[in-house]
Amino acid sequence: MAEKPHMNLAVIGHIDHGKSTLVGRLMFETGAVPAHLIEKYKEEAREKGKESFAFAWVMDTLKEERERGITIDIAHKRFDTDKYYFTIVDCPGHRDFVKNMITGASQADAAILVVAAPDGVMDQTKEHVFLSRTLGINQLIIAINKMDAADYSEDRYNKVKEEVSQLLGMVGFKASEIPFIPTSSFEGDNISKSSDKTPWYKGPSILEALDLLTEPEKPDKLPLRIPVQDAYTISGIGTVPVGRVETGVMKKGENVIFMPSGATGEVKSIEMHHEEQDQAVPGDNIGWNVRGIGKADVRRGDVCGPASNPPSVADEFTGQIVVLQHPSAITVGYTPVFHCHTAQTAGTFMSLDKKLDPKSGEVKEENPTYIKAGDAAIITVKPTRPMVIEPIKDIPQLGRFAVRDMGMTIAAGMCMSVKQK
Ligand SMILES: Nc1nc2c(ncn2[C@@H]2O[C@H](COP(=O)(O)OP(=O)(O)OP(=O)(O)O)[C@@H](O)[C@H]2O)c(=O)[nH]1
Ligand SMILES: [Mg+2]
Repeated sequence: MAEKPHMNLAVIGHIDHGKSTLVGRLMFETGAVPAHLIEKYKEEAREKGKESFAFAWVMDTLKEERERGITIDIAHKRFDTDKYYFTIVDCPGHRDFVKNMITGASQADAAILVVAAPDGVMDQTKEHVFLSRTLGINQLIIAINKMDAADYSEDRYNKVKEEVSQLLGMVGFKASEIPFIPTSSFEGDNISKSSDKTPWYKGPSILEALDLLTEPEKPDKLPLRIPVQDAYTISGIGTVPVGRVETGVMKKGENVIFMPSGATGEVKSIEMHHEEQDQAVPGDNIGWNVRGIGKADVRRGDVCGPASNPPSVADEFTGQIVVLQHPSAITVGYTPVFHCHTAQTAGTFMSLDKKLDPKSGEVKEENPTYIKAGDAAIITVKPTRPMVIEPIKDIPQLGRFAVRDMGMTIAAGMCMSVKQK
């Protein structure tokens, strides 16, 4: 039987708005997680005084996550609908873990944005939407969650829908084409089927909306690029890097190279969801083993590509950025962290080349002395250590980045050109 098309789906939104609970509930209602496991979580969670987190525990498996009742690192789970099979990436909402959310969002084709109806748009709702857009996610589903805590009120739903629509419009999403679904992940309303508690709502449930997503185009004609998310040592196999194929195709037996380390070898095995594959295509989340590659040769942020066409390592690159927030002004010498695919590398602003009108892209000033929140600019950056980045026109999937400092997202942007090492 032909495999269903694959999609990576990030679940994003402000802390505590119910992302993990929504994923847990969805998996429970569709049979991906058996009822007895939820019962077991309920019991264990009750003992810890955290009974309401039983569904979240499907995704929150770390001890610290369960004790604190928050998601810390991203978790992946396979999940099937009639049309697709999804890898769901549950992201943390806590502002200290936005860097993990960025890794998750950088792997996604689409996202569910969870907004709690009683709260509406909050800080990380804004930050996650902004980041998702700049990281290339262009399909969204909005869950207006915790409707049970808002009396299933249509007025409240409309109010939050309006607020979220404004936010989406600001970063260039078309709110009119996006489903806004009133949900209670806690009670199970409009998750896998429509709820009689929201008779005023005529749209799809979350499950139905997932099947309405359009299949992402596979950039399989571009050169192979797989950013490494992690590397494991597995007995009997050896070092197994894991990550998502962004572009190109990798076949067993092919010679590949990891950059910036430059380690090369032949692909011995490729595995996805515990099954052996002969090849991997864009969107596949895989683990793979390369002859002669040890744990020291590969780490998070490296990129695997064909030995004949290695990923480009920047000595310097130029980028076009939009500044989201900064307490004062950004000048030459500023050295925040650049998050690009799975890499997180400090980089110095070597020059501010042009200030642009953020709406039209028109040049407003050559070599400005500073830039500040709301400005768009062309800048030249020197990474403090070797880092893979590609011009957006060549490999868009590896050309987007976020700029972070002081626990905040300062800016987001795209790479215009690379001066190779
Ligand atoms: N009343 C109500 N509570 C909910 C709902 N969904 C989630 N909650 C509760 O909200 C709390 C947080 O839920 P989580 O699913 O952990 O929230 P999260 O968005 O994953 O949080 P982080 O991952 O830490 O950002 C838990 O106590 C849930 O039971 C809902 O639909 N209604
Ligand atoms: Mg969570």
